[in-house]
Amino acid sequence: MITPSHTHRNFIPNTRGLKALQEPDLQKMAPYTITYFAVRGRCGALRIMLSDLGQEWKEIVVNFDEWMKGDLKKTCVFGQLPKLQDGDLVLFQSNTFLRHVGRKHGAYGKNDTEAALIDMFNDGVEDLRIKYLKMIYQEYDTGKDAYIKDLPNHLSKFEAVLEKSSSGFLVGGSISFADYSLFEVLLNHQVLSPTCLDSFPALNGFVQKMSSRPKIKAFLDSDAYKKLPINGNGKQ
Ligand code: 6SG
Repeated sequence: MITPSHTHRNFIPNTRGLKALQEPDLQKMAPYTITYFAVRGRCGALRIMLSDLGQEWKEIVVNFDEWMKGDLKKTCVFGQLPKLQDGDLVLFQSNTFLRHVGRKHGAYGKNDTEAALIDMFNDGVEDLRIKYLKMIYQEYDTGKDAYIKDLPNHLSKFEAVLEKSSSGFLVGGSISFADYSLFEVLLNHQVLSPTCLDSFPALNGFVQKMSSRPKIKAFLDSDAYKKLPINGNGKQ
């Protein structure tokens, strides 16, 4: 079953009355639709980003049985989820979503130089994310300890970048999609190893600062976020 979708109203109190919840308005208010399994997974950073940017979105939650039937899979460009719809535009690949939303809402730097650096840092986060997912899905029992032991070698690279940043963001003077991606990966790592940022003051400060942005804080405090497991196999 594909469970009925719901819309994140971005926690803005509904002052327009019930009419605002009716379908035609909903369409206007929620141009984005995320289709994915009931996990944070590869949409964690996107959801945090949309929240922070004040964007609303709809979720279509796909369960395993439905996915295994293969009908939806056949329609996915790479045979995988997540999928992001923005009006008529249908996208796959989670980092493409971050770039698309970043481009549309001013979170992709102020010029080509900044955009290139943002791409670079996001690719660096992606490398860490892939290592993390490999450990989670393929070698949690045998590889978790070694992964945690090696983690400072990866975190120190981002620490060095943020240490030098006067804005507190990875690139330039304002937030970009790479910041949301790094932030979300760090949150997941703090669940894996609660002390992993203790020797990284800049990363710790970054996580504090990102967590206390009002719209991010509201989202992280919401059931919509809290009820979803980080990963699809229950490991974290
Ligand atoms: C899995 O790998 O959730 N997509 C995944 N799996 C299903 O048939 N490069 C792209 C991107 O960045 C990677 C996409 C990604 O967007 S994400 C996918 O589509 C397939 O390949 C991680 C995730 N896993 C949970 C999950 C649901 C169904 C299969 C995997 C729940 C867990 C195991 C079974 C049911 Fe499960």
